Amino acid sequence: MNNNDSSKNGAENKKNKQLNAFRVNNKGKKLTTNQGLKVSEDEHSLKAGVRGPTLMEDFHFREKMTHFDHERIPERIVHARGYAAHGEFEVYESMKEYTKAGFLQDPSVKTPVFVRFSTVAGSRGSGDTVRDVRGFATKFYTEEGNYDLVGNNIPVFFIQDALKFPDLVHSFKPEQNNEIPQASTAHDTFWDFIANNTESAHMMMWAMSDRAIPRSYRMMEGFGVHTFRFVNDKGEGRFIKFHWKPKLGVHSLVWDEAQRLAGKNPDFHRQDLYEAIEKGDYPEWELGVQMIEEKDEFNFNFDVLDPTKVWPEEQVPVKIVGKMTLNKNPDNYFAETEQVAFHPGHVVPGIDFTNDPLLQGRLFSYTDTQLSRLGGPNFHEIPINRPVCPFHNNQREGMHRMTINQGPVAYHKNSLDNNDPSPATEEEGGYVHYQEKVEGRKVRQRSESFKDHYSQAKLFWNSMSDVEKQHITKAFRFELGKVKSKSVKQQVVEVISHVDTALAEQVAAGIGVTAPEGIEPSRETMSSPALSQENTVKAPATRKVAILAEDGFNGEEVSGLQTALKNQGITSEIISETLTPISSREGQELQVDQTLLTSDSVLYDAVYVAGGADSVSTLKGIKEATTFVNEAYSHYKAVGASAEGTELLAAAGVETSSNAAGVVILQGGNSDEFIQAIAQHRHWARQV
Ligand code: HDE
Repeated sequence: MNNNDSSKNGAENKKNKQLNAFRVNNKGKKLTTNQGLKVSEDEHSLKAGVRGPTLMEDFHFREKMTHFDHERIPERIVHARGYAAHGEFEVYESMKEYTKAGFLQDPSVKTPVFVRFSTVAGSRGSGDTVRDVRGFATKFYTEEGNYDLVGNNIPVFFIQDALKFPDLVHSFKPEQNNEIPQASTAHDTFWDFIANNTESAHMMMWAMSDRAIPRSYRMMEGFGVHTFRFVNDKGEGRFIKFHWKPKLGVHSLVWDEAQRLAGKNPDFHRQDLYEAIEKGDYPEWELGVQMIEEKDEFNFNFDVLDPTKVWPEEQVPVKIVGKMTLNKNPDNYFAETEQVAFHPGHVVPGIDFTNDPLLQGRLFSYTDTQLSRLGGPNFHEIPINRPVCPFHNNQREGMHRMTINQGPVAYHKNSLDNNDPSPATEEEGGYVHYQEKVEGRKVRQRSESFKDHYSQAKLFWNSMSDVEKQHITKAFRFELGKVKSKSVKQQVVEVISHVDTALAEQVAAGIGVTAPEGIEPSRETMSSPALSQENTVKAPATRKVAILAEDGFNGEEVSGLQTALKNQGITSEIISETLTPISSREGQELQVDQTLLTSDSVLYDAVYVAGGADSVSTLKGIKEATTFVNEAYSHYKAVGASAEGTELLAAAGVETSSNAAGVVILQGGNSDEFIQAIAQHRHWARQV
């Protein structure tokens, strides 16, 4: 199904209907200028004679070129590279007891959403699979106005106070003297920041973990990070944290694969999302909330206002409250994905802020940044940013104003217009800020309760499986191995020593500095199993399998496998040396999807070597085929083959004994075990 046909998916959705008014289709239309004048010629500028100079009078040339000259806008200062999709959200049961937010009351209501995923550090043209935090920003187009949940795929942040954000960002962006490196934290200034701002210790552990190299946007969790507040219709408030839980589970790439992908397909994540939606494999997330009663604010060993802390799910359970489905790709990247403007301050009645000092600063930054990025104060009028409910106020004029406000009155209070538009009472839906009592002296200080930088870094470490711990250790060795300053490396190892001595020793050994002695690591012994990806959902749906085959392949076996995979929602592609259709040994032709030149094992979740003696022997003679299988194996992916295909596996250095993890030799065409192996995602028991 092509979901870009707006008459199909989401046609009933109010946002989609609103956008219809702005969608343009050129089919069967004549070429015109922006003034609507039909153009008779679009190849040659107007000249004085065929070899003469171009004339100033050529309004068509001037208009076309001027528009082109101004096609770019500044990219986002952070989260520049992103990709988005439309969808809808539904609540499972009324949340009335906790919040009066309209979109969280009625399970029969579907609220339109637009979600943008992003990397943080890289510029707009950088690779998708770099080691980085991923943005996960959701705009809910509710009947009470737009609500933006502007989160990340990691539940904590580097810093505790917004004043430090420009410093943090300057440290991880390319270094200012030479603009190197692009989209990477593996350089001196970032690690210098980490070493000298130890509140980052917890986030540092997450950033070095597999969470920072997701397999797909569809397989990431999302987190609101800050503590927000739910307020119900009785005016009662509760502290809350938001979670998005992907139905497909949380899965990651391996580091070597992530790096190769950055070259083989820098668009890997956006293409994955786009194709899944085009195919009808709509990604889904469940919305969860953790809630802490106000009376319990001080009953935890972390401060609920500290954005460098999680609320362990085992301590504060996540209540699953609804589901989001992404079911439509944007029609136009620039108009929608690039121009969408999120802001954590876009709230609806029933959702309020807390005094988290990071959140408080964000409430300023997001509107401010759109002024230069989107060129003025009217960016709310851009179609993707418009609420689906009416909006009226006395704000006027400014760059690119589209609304035509009628009448002479543009002020409050007035008598000439009957005092319209007039403020709404709380009962009429007017937003009333939660009446939190605040008092204090004006100080530039951090609360004592924010000063424990290491306990939760240790909690995270304690929660990791052995394999995840190895990955973190290697990630530190990689990142710090790229740092030139020995002093910075040494300082970072000291920070790590405050988390875990053994980790610090292993990192130190890998980067040529001495493991510090006498630093006492955090004594935290708690772990949170929910933080380990080992405990995630493991299912085969939407995985991608490469089937290597050449002339003479076993046709019956391949078509049987293709059907079995399809029945499990797995996509398979036939890969061969050329795009010329291949013939099975039974004499039937099969279309080839990719060649061994255009594809690569890193683009797939698993590989299968088709049977058929001629096919296997041809593949054995092609270097790219053995490399393909070898890489899939060394990236711990499921590897399958027919009995004949095992010859290629052996040539590729794959262990084929019956107990080799995730290596499946299909017996009698039964693919169940292979599908199980694909569902496992990775086979860490393999020694490579
Ligand atoms: Fe952002 N952030 N941020 N951020 N952020 C932006 O807004 C900022 C923070 C997040 O897809 C900018 O429109 C400050 C935390 C996402 O369009 C900017 C601070 C979290 C996106 C900005 C933070 C986020 C942004 C850049 C510290 C997770 C992309 C362009 C006080 C909860 C949204 C823009 C999209 C984007 C400022 C910290 C998430 C400059 C000052 C914590 C997902 O306004």
